[in-house]
Amino acid sequence: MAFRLSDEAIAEHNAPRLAWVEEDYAHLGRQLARRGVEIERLTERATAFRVAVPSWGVGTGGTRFARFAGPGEPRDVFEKLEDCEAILKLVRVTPGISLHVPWDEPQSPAELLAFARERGLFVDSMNSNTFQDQPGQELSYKFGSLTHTDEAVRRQAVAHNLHCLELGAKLGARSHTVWIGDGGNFPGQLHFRRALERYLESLRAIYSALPAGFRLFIEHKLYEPAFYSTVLNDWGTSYYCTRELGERAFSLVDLGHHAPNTNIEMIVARLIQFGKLAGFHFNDSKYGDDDLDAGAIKPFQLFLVFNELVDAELEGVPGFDPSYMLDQSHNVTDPIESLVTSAVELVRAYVQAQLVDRGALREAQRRNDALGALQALKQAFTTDVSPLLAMARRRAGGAIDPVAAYRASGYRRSKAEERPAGERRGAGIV
Ligand code: LRH
Ligand code: MN
Repeated sequence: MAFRLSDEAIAEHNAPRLAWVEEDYAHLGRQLARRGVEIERLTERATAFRVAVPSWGVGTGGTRFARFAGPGEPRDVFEKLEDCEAILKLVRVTPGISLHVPWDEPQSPAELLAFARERGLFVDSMNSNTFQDQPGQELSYKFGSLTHTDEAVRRQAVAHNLHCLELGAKLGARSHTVWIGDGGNFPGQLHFRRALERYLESLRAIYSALPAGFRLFIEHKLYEPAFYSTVLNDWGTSYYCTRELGERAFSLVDLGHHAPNTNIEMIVARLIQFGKLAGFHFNDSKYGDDDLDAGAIKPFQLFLVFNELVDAELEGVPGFDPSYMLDQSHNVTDPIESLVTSAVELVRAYVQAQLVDRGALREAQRRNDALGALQALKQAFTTDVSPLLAMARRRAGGAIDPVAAYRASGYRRSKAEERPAGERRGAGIV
């Protein structure tokens, strides 16, 4: 029998921690009450928060130089979902899973769906892959896929996306995410305008095949794997394309896909205002698309992104329905510990953004009181909401201290026994 994290084990781990969480929660409640904030309202918001886990994030990631596999690596999509269930048990805000095709291609979609449902999981977004050549593939994507100069290659790439849409519909997914690495490494290699026209032509074919209720997410990226020009390189080009495609096309913001020091929270505000924000691939980075743990490097930027999202949520911006997903590569940590911690950091940024005194902020903006405005944000960002986050997890049946509970559970040790090293069944960057 495969080892599974139990609610009882988590409750047992919580027991000696209950007293101090209650005490710290009550203290925070009094602090917030002085600010006219009702802590229970925020705890409800924290409990209701949702972020999807990437199936490709539960195995150890690597770089072009090397990948150092850890113990108990998931060997196929079913074992990836086992690990996603463990994450859900610990933090209770991650029932949604993003799948990647063909890395997660199931023999039986019905069997995979039943396996997921039995573990409280559902398929959120599907991700196509025309940035690698698969065994037996007829035409190579070396020089591009949806924007390749050869119409036959574009047709092959579109066909793959249509297959993903069909599979996604069978798995109950709600959106289809398209990221392509198409671009050039040298000046002159690509005709910039023609390449974008080919991109749109291919996307129109995919858009026209969207199953009912599906949204299409297109993901821009500044560079990598192309190192001179990328066809869908920035949010502006993405926005233009979503307008061209139609009302079910939206721009997905992967935090790592921008030049260093880009004001990403402002891009978020723009896409919200233009009604074209798909949602996010949350992660963090110091230099390039490092895919590090969300909130690990630039927690204030993450807070400022959520400040824009909560501002729109509280204002009731029409059509505002962003999809939150993690997209990370865990090269030196236990992927489950990183994903659990990243989920906690997202809820933290969301709750802190709920703490912003928007009346004071508006007033400071009206009176051009720059420091007053910053202070309104910093007061929220510097509020330690950890007791509230722990209480929300505990009330939902999760762990007060998720990483400690995970380590005490022996989950990884059990998986190392169940999943002999080196017996990989699936492909992919994990
Ligand atoms: C590209 C990307 C994309 C995924 C891949 C795993 O950098 O962010 O979202 O398909 O990572
Ligand atoms: Mn991404």
